[in-house]
Amino acid sequence: MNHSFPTLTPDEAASLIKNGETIGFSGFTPAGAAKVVPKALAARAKAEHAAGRPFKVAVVTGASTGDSLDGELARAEAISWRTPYQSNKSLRDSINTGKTKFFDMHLSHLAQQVRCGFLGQFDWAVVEACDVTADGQIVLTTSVGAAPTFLRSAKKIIIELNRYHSTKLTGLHDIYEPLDPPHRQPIPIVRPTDRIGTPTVKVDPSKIVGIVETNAPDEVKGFEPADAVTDKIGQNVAEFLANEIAVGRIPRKFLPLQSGVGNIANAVLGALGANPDIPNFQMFSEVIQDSVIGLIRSGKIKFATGTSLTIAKELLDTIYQDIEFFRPRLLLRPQEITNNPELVRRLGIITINTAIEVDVFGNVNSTHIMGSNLMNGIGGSGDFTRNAYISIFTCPSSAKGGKISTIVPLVSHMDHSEHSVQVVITEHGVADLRGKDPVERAHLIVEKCADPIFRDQLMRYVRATEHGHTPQTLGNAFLMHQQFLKTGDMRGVVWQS
Ligand code: 0RQ
Repeated sequence: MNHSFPTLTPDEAASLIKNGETIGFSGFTPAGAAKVVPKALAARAKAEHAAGRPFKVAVVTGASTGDSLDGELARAEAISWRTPYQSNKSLRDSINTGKTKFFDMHLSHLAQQVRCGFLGQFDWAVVEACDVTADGQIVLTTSVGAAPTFLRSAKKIIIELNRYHSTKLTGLHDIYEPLDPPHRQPIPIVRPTDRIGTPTVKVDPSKIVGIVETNAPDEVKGFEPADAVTDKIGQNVAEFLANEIAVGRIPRKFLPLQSGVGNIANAVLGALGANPDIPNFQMFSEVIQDSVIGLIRSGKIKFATGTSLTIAKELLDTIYQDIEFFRPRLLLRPQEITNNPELVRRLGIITINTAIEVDVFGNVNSTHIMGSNLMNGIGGSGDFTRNAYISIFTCPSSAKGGKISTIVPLVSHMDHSEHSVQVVITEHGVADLRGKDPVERAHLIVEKCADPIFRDQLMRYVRATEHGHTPQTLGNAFLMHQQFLKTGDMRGVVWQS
């Protein structure tokens, strides 16, 4: 550590930021997210509002962040617009009540759109680092996300130098930014382990306005213990993949995996780890979460690359203690690279993501409840699904105590179309949609995946229209949703003729 930049308190740093400015904060999930400056900025916004002055900023990050960033700023009503992803309850409420404008983006698109000016001028980059040198070399912490692009694109930089993170993280990052069209070259990664960039982000040191010293762990929450439903979904995924290898549709050596975030994804990885017919494998994913670390230790996962290490504090401490073991097995890259369509297609990634609802024809909604209310955002699910070797969506067959069927006639919001979705898996079974027409898809999805309570109802919907390529009945397509909004229950819908 050998820098000579001014040291600022969080309040001093926040006082430099003006109403109406645009900030690129580090963070991809709570991992590596800026923590103390956004919190101080929220306090400042509250004070400005109390004095009758407007104060809102535009907030751009890699993906979701911790409560000190999205939660504090949303509760202070300090966010004018936000992109590309979030998962914070306070911010979600602010978005769904129209107080914050939110633009839901594919995460692989963000960096180029920032560089090319699609999101306007960035005034600030506020980025967490574990080391910074006087000549402007920055070692990021537990995520890369879009931080390198924010650092290069923003007019001014504030660094949160977080001593909680070990400087032993040096060497865990591979920073590479492609040139923009028409100068783009092929991204020279042909194996998940390939390194193509540098371990630090190099910036013009004259842009660094100050350093805020901190010592705080990432605000990563632990997982719910797997339950019978998530366990069964995990087993169904593992058995499906083992069979694909057995019949020769997946190479015997297997292919790299991408797995989404959350409890289901955790259970899926656990089941893959426990299945003896699944060979040892590599991950080419976005988020590296807790379950991956155990599987690296056991040898089941040989190597994992992603854009964030979203690991609970106690487990992260054990990685820092054992960093020499993990350094050759873990690699963090910009989200523009981890989620890059060119690479996902080239490497033949098997993708596993979670749906909120799936319709009988295989369209998937990952983002909205009953068509209107945003949950989190599309995240990387579109980047991976659209370009996968095999794209899988998982979800429990019902939600809210069985009153909602996650299999519906028509999704109330569409993120992934039938053209990209190949396999749907619930706790009841696997609908393999490859090579199937819409009628065959509908039968498979209802028979294999729907909750038995909803099967007759859904099958009556599918059989009601016998003409056309896709048996959709427009007048009935949202009847299950409409009934839920009126009565709180999707069961017992009477289709109109
Ligand atoms: O509600 O929170 O009140 O209990 O939605 O649902 O089943 O716990 O699933 O936490 O894994 O989240 C799609 C949102 C799933 C997530 C989504 C209710 C349900 C519960 C959460 P409660 P679960 P998860 C990138 C990976 C998009 C981004 C992405 C997501 C809550 O996975 O944000 O894929 N995905 N990123 O009760 C009403 C329905 C419902 C419903 C569920 N049909 N109607 N409520 N819920 N279905 C790639 C990487 O590599 C990381």
